[in-house]
Amino acid sequence: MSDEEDDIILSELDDEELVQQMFDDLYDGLREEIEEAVNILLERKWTPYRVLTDALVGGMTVVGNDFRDGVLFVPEVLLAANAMKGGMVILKPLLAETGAPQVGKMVIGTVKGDIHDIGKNLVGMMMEGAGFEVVDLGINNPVETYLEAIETETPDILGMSALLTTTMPYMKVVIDTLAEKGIRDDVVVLVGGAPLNEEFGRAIGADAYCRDAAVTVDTAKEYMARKHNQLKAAN
Ligand code: B1M
Repeated sequence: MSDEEDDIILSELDDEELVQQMFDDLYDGLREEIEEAVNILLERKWTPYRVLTDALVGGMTVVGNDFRDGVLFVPEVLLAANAMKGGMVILKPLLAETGAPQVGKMVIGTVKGDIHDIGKNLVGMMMEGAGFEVVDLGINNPVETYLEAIETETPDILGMSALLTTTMPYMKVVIDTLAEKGIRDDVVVLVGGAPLNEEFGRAIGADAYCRDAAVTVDTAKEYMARKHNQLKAAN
């Protein structure tokens, strides 16, 4: 931490300055500062939803954009996501009480035979940062686990991750099983992982291949906007 940052007393900043400082602190991955600032805003009678959207999601959008543009790299994004988590831990129970609208819900897991989870975790954190509820199934998931989670969690989006050329074909097993069970159209299927590409995503019948966490957030938001427009048109 720089001397200048040492001198900043968060509680002495006005709301606008404090939010700007939170953007900087998220960017720098400063979890304790974020937790303190979240508590200050709550004491100033900000609603938990406003703290989430204006301060945390706003700050993570800056991080997400710089990650997408190659300005920030994985370690920095993980630190920022960790700082964001600190704020989320405080806000989560309050949000549940006040019934803040969720952007959408995602179930995500790494496929059977594959134990890589760093990328998946990053995607999950960025999605939470963007206001999605995320149910993380962890690693090495057989099709049955995905099916069960779709039934119990009724997510808008199913995310699958694979890092091995030997495990990526398993994504097709999951999608084909969803089709066999007649529930393929109940969820938007997004897939990602280093060895995948657009063509593979299309070939296995996914709705989209997501190159990275930022693209996943953008793609998920697009699908949710479409879903809301369809619901509006139907009513
Ligand atoms: Co593994 N491994 N590994 N490994 N490992 C790779 C993938 C490999 C490319 C390394 C290499 O040989 N150059 C290679 C695969 C080769 C291939 O398939 N052709 C490989 C191998 C071979 C193996 C083992 C078989 C090694 C062995 O035991 N002989 C073994 C497999 C175990 C298994 O899974 N059954 C293995 C084990 C491991 C470790 C346990 C040591 C460790 C994993 C630790 C962990 O995840 N907790 C590991 C690691 C760290 C890697 C590398 C070095 C890094 C992966 C990573 O975390 N990247 C990797 C080499 C590489 O990729 N350069 C490698 C950072 C992460 C942020 O990026 O995961 O790509 P990534 O995620 C991105 C995007 O892909 C996307 O967004 C993320 C963020 O931007 N994304 C999604 C990912 N999932 C998404 C899901 C979505 C959307 C986007 O859903 C909607």
